[in-house]
Amino acid sequence: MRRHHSTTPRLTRVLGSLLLVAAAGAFSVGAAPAPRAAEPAPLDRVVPAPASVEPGGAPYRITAATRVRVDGAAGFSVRRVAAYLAGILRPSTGYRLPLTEQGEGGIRLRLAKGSFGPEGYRLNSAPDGVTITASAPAGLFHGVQTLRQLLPAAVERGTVQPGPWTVAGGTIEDHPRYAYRGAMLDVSRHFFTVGQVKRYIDQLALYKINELHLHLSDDQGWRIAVDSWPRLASYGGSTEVGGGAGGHYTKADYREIVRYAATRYVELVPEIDMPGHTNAALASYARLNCDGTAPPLYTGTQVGFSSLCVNKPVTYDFVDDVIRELAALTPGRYLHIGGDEAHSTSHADYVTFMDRVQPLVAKYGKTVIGWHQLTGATPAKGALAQYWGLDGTGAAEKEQVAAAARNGTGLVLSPADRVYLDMKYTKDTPLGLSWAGLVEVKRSYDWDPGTYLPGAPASAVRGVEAPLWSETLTRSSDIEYMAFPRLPGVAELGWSPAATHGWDAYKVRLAAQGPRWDALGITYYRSPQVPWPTG
Ligand code: TNX
Repeated sequence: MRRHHSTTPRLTRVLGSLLLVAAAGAFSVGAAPAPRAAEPAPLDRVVPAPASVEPGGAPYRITAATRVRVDGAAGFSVRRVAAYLAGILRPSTGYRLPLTEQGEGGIRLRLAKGSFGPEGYRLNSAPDGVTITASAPAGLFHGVQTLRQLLPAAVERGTVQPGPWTVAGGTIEDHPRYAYRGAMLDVSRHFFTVGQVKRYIDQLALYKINELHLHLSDDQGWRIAVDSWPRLASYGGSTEVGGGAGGHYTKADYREIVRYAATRYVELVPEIDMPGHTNAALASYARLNCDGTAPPLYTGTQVGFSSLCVNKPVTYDFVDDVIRELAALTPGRYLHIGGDEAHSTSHADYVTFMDRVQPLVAKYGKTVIGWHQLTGATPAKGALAQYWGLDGTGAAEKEQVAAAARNGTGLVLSPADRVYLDMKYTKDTPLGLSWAGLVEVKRSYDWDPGTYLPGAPASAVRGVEAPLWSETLTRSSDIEYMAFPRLPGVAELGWSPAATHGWDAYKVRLAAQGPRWDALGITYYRSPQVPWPTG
């Protein structure tokens, strides 16, 4: 029945594109012919760029008869990825796309031993079928993201579209350059609901980002329920920048975010920022303050004015309780303890504090991540430092981080004048900040994580992360406008081999994402640096 619905629009569309081709021929003699709608996207038009692409052979076409196949022995996770793929394809194609263990051809997802690594995959496309092979479900999931991009952008729409649904022939072999490909969302300066976080997770998954760092506490709001210190959330979470109502995640909310992220192969990295950026906690409990007096809640955007009381024993009871409860909510490996901009903590106190707090993270079975100021103390064994300096950061500060890296501290790179998604694109960008500079799309893409920090061994670099601070952001469309189109570039820096890197080819692949974002309802900045398709 649904097939009938699509018949009329398809005819109209074919006629329409014939007319367009005729018109293009008439008006642009000598120019390359516009690609016909029926022509599949080239196999390499994918962001992030796959490690290797071998185009060849005739395309595959999804039809009303197509099935999504898994092996009889497939476990729950493989079936879940297959169901996720079918869930994307059904609304726009209008086809049934049943999941099956029978027959041949169709779209096949299979696990096999091979040198794919934990997240890699192979995608083969030929007239008799598309097969995605991986050694783990995460690899199948990433392969599904690639398959989406090889189909027309209209596949992302929620209503039946005309097609045809062809995938270019050939083979992609793909795996990530770095294990850590992150995004951070600041839910403290403005609170974002579980639904808004899920929406962002879906957008991260499109580009194979696998870590979501949630900045759960700051001066303006404490966003996670802690049973042993209930006023943190109930009072400390009751406002936000500008004085709005704020909010917090209950433990059930947070578990739901973790669960949803896992279905997108995204690991949650929760951050409690300490010892600075703690006004919301200090306002909630007078006894956490050195003078025993709680400050008022804060709704401005200054930084560096608050500090936990480093010499009070209760501080460490507090931190132990918070870390214990947060670790219990976290199946992921990491717990981020902040450590940035502790301008109201003396250096000696900062070192004392970090020396006492890092073992608490280990006590509850997690690995420390801290902003790179942590390298001014003694990073715990196995800790990661998140570098957020600029090109122009002083040599001494860079060397402190590089020395820690030579000493075994892993690095996550978030250079603020490259990948801080809250930086304005141009002086006219209506949202965002500009303290690290204006960051257009090319600038955020055009650097190499492997060689970025002088003196840091390439092997210390675990990956990249794009933070999004929310002083000026209140809606999902605000998040999207700042993240798109820069976020896919950061994802490519994290995933793709350095050899694929190049702005001129990238900007063409990036441009092809625009119609996908239109189809998905994702707001984005139409940067003049990107050759967006017209019409
Ligand atoms: C610096 S980056 C901060 C945040 C702000 C951000 C705004 C970092 C570790 N600290 O507190 O929100 O700049 O861009």
